[in-house]
Amino acid sequence: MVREGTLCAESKSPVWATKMLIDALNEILDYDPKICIVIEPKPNEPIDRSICGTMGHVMAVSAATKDPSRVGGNLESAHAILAGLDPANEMGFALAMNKLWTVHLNDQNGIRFDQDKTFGVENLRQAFNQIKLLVENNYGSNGEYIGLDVKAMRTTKDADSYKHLENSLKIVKALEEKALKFDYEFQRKCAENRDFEALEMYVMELLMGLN
Ligand SMILES: [Mn+2]
Repeated sequence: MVREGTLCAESKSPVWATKMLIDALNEILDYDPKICIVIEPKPNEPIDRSICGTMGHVMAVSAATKDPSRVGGNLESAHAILAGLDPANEMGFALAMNKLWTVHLNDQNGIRFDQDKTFGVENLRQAFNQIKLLVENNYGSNGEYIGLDVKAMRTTKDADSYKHLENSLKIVKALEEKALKFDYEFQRKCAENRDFEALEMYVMELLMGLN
């Protein structure tokens, strides 16, 4: 159960809690030798702080288990934003370790409670960079799934209660089209000439449909 509130920080030891987490994962790995575990990091719950906040934590916890090959990560866009990190970079970090086994796309307005907003509605450029990264790395070709971890707004009418899913999918597909149009030759030239303003404007014009 997730509920609002706070915890007494001194009531638990983070060392004990981290070891408990690793023990629990080891028990699950023992219980079924075929099972794979995907950890979705998050820096805080509505109730308070957590102990496995980022993809870096996930990689470290995975390495500390008895079978790291069966423990990977699931990056949720909003959780990276809650940690003050860039979702695409968090995805890229896990991809570099061959451990981005699934993703939960959504959006989040800054560091506050977990909002699970429709993908891309708050941070369009960050959303584009997540899709661009997934496209560049042929994500899904090894059977990975892309999830949409989005929530209907509280005052939504029943008849419209799937719109946030439809809209998220629409935005994913639109950004996928933009990512496929991305001019890597132009990007290479800009980087070579250190003309980063031109590259920045190219990305903005691509997103605004001006080029
Ligand atoms: Mn999620």
